[in-house]
Amino acid sequence: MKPVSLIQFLIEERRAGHINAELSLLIEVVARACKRIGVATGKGALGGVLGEAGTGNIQGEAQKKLDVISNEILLEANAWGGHLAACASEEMEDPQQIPDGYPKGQHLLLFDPLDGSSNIDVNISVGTIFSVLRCPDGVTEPKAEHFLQPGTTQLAAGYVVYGPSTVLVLTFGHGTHEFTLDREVGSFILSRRGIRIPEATAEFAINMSNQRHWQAPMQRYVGELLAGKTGPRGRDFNMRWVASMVADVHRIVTRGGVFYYPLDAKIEKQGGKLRIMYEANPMAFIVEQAGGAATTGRQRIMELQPTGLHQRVPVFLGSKEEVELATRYHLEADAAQG
Ligand code: AFP
Repeated sequence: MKPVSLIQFLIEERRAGHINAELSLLIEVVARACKRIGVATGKGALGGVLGEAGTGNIQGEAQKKLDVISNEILLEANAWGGHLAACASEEMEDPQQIPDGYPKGQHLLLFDPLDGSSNIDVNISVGTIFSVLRCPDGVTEPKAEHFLQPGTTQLAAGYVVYGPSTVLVLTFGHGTHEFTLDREVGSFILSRRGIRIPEATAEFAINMSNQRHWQAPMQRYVGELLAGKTGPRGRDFNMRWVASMVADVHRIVTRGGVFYYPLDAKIEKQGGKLRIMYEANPMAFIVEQAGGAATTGRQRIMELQPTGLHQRVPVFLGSKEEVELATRYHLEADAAQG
């Protein structure tokens, strides 16, 4: 089979009427920026890019040098591309306007420039997550409120994992597809078209150290997974937790599984750990387009009306059967409490 490059695939999607020329070029710009981020992360200690930047972000987190570098690479690449009205990032409190003198486009781009950055210094896979929305008509200086659109309005979503290989996973709402970077040629090549996540799984991912803080339905659900053959599920389950959402989700997109970051007593006030606009929504779109499911434990993530650029939500995603069961346990408990 002749290899299909990302550029060829984007042309096919345009011919199929799934995307327009501007969105296609925007994805090319984001993919090229991610190749540069991949080079920077790959340098590790030799590139002087490990460790703290000495600055903090809007989330109150200490920024890693590579958080700042990745953010700048994406901002710079998208400033002159001409496909954006504005962009927003995990690392910036407010949206970034396109500098005057540069052409503006019809799209809004949101990104987590380097997800899992607490894993960088220990050489574990990290990634970039992005989501594309349409800029509301007539808006020339988009503000945060113009980004607050439900996940169902996403035009595109994707992530890049910087691991043993560099892999881009992408959806435009017509299936989920994977591209692997051919480092010799420098091009992303289609490696899996129309990915399907198995509906059933025996593999779950959750930070078990938070167990005592979980709500009762989550205690019940995970308790049954751990009881395995000896419990009501009648079969054993295995656990994985990379603490880089992009790596945990890529494992699920590759071989199935389920990922949970539920609400717990420690994070109740902030509404969750993961951010809806540039983590939960893009991952939900990718997983749903691959036949999986994505909820907050109570409702479909992509139907949520976002209330803030850095809003946090509980995340249940992956193989349908498990996400639906965990969600049913929460809804039943809520109904029992009346
Ligand atoms: P960082 O980007 O600060 O490393 O956070 C990673 C993350 O947002 C997500 O990628 C992980 O799934 C989750 O946090 C890990 O959370 P724990 O630190 O509680 O394991």
